[in-house]
Amino acid sequence: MSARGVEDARARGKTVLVLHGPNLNLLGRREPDVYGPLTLDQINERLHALAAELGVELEIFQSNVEGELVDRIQEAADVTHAIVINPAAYTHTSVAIRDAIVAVGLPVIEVHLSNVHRREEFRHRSLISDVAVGQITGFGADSYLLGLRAAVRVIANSRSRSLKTRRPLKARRPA
Ligand code: CA2
Repeated sequence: MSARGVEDARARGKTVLVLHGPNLNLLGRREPDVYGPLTLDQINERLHALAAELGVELEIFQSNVEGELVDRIQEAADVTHAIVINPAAYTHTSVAIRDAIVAVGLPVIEVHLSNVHRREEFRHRSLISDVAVGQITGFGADSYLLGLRAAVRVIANSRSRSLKTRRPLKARRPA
């Protein structure tokens, strides 16, 4: 196993939640030149295949309703280790989704199919990116797969709760 594989193995069995925002249920049926040819189901299949390869549990949820996305983020607090989210249009408008992300304190990876920075000015501003670990934008469906890999890396590199609550090394050394 590669060094990276060994590192990622620390995330095995952990859970990642993927959230898709409004209108992404239309993928593959409209605007394929902007958002690519794959349907949401096809993207989800690819995500499940990668999650199995990386050994993480995956939950996926799509909604056109802002409050439902907020509910799902809140519900993730104690059962999920990281969130990959394409907030779609809510990226540019939703204080509610931003506040929910801050409230649960989970690591969040923001993803976009299109490169939002090459599009209209109003898409350049994200209310999510400064409360996310990072943003992946412009790689089509691969943005989600890269986002899942990033989430696994973040989980693998985060110190577990039990480690966090241990006394500092210095205090445990004999006098
Ligand atoms: O590029 C992305 O992933 C976006 O998050 C997609 C959002 C857009 O508002 C963001 O600025 C960038 C739009 C999602 C709409 O999805 C559609 C899919 C097929 C047909 C029409 C819309």
